[in-house]
Parts: sequence; C-alpha cells; structure tokens
Amino acid sequence: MDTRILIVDDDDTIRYLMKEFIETVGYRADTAEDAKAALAALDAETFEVVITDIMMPGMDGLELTEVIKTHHDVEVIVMTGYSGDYSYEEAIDKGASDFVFKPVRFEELLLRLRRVLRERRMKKELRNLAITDGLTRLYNSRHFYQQLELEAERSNRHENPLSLVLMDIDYFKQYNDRHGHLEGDKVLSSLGDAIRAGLRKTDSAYRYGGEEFTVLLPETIGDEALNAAQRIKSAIESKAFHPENGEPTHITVSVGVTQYQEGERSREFVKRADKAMFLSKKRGRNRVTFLSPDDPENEEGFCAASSPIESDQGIDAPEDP
Ligand code: GH3
Ligand code: MG
Ligand code: MG
Repeated sequence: MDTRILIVDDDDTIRYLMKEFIETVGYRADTAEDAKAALAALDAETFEVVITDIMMPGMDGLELTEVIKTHHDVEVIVMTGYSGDYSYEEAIDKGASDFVFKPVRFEELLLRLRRVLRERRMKKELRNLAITDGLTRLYNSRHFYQQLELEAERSNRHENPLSLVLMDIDYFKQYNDRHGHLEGDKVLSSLGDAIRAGLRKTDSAYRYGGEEFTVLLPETIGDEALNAAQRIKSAIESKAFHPENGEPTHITVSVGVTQYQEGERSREFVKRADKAMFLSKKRGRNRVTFLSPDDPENEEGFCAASSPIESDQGIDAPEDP
C-alpha cells in the first residue's frame, strides 16, 4: 500500500516543490493550502505523515498539530522559516514527531521522514503485540475489556445495536488429557483461524480466557449475531483434528449470544452472554443460546461458576510459549 503524506503550506511554490520531491522518493503526496483544508483531507482519507508549515493564515501549524494529534492517528513534522519564533520543544509538546527549518533541505527532510515512518511502524508493531494473544493470534482479554467499554459507549451515544458472542470449548479438559496439552494448543490456534474466518470487517474476536472466546459485533442486532454464531459453531464442528497417537477428532463449542441494552453496564452485558453460554452447556453442549434481559432464564443470582468476569476482571491469556 502507498505511504501517504500530506503537505500543508500556504506557499504555492513550496507545496508544489515538496509534492514533487516526496513523489520522486516513492511516497504518495497530497497538498493542502491551510489548516482547514488539511483537516478536511484528514477526515476524508488516511495519511501516515503530515508535513506542515507553522506560519499560515488562520489556524497556525502548531495549533493544527495539536488538533491533528487529538483526532487522528497520524505523525506530524513541522517546518518553519522563523527559527526564533517557535522552538523545537513547543512543536514536540504539541505532539509533533519532528521539526525542520525552512528553507527545507530535501535530503534532511527525507532522513527525518524515513525515521518518523520507521518509528511509527515500530510503535504499531509493539501495540499489536501488547493486544494480541500469542497462541491464537486473536486479541487478548485486556483488549476485549477496552473495546467492550468503547463499543458500549458508542452504542449508547449513537443508539446503534451491539451484540456479543461468547463461546467455550466442550470437554476440552478431556481432549488435553487424551492427547496432551500441545495438541490442545493446536486446537486453540486452529479455532482462532476458524473464528477469524467467520467475521465481518467490523467484528472483532478475542481469546477471553484459556479456552473461551468472545466476539464483539457492533451495529448488529441479536438475531444477526445469532446467525454469525451459528456459522462459526458449524465451521468449528466440521473441522477435523488429527492429534498424534489418535483418531481424527472433532471439537464442539457451546455458545452464548446477547444484545446490549441501552445504558446497561458492560459487566451485565458480558454476564448475560456468559449465562447464555452456560445454558448451552446445560442443554447438552454444541449449541447456541440467545438470552435477552427479560428472559426468565436471565434471573438474578444465576451465573456460571466458572465465569471469568466473576472471578477476575484482569485475566490475561497465557503468554506465548
Ligand atoms: P466444558 O464442556 O464444561 O467446558 O468442559 P471443559 O473440560 O472444557 O471445561 P473445564 O473448565 O473443566 O476445562 C477447561 C480446560 O481447558 C482445562 C484446561 O486444561 C484447558 N485449557 C485452558 N487453557 C488452555 C491452554 O492454553 N492450552 C490447552 N491446551 N488447554 C487449555
Ligand atoms: Mg471454560
Ligand atoms: Mg470448556
């Protein structure tokens, strides 16, 4: 994919020369003549780096940097011709990643741009590592709780539906006992693939506990989530595993599905999905159960004893061996 750079300067010649230079070194460059146009471009499209002048009519480059850093995930390099007026510290303080003086020496700018891009990629990789479960490559439970809060908030604000799927592998202890922990790990890893394959772009899947998974489905009503859950359940069921020293085996999951109720605490939301999953276990496993808040089965005091949210909010998936 193209690395996209946005150049913001009120001087037509500088905009033109910089765009040409940035494009000759292999990046894709767009230009904006002021802060307003820059913010419109950032709203409309995705850029990795903004290179902005400081002295501009209207909003200046430092203010623009501050606005950009609060609303967009993009790096900023500021440039100024009046070296005495603004300091490096001021620019960094507003969130800029680097600073160059005008007249800009293109070779210097290129070095700085490459370093900013390298650091950005490293930051992203580190962030991904911190929120990913090593075994299944799904998101980990820490990220689940963060996203859950975000999505619940978003659902309340925009009155969009939000659904949750929670699944637990059936008789997984037996599988481990029979085939060994390592074979069990292979099942977990492969389940991660099966779940991921069944998701839409806006859904996100998590390893919630040892052998428990969740899927958050924004803008999705309960019925649609139920369909998605059925699809994932069937995909898992139809997969054959070939443990060493054993016959080909199939794995099943018990699944709970529920829809978020406006204003409810996210904890209640998860608890209901967990209850639904527990009902699937109780009714014979390898099935999907939908539970709404007014369902008689959702009475107070009923809860799966093993519910991780009851025992420990901060559980984390085990580390990558
Ligand atoms: P149920 O149908 O009631 O869910 O039965 P179960 O055996 O799956 O449930 P139980 O909660 O008794 O056991 C969960 C098992 O999951 C026990 C544990 O060894 C296994 N497990 C949890 N995390 C991991 C893991 O990271 N790797 C492997 N291989 N097994 C794990
Ligand atoms: Mg379990
Ligand atoms: Mg289980």
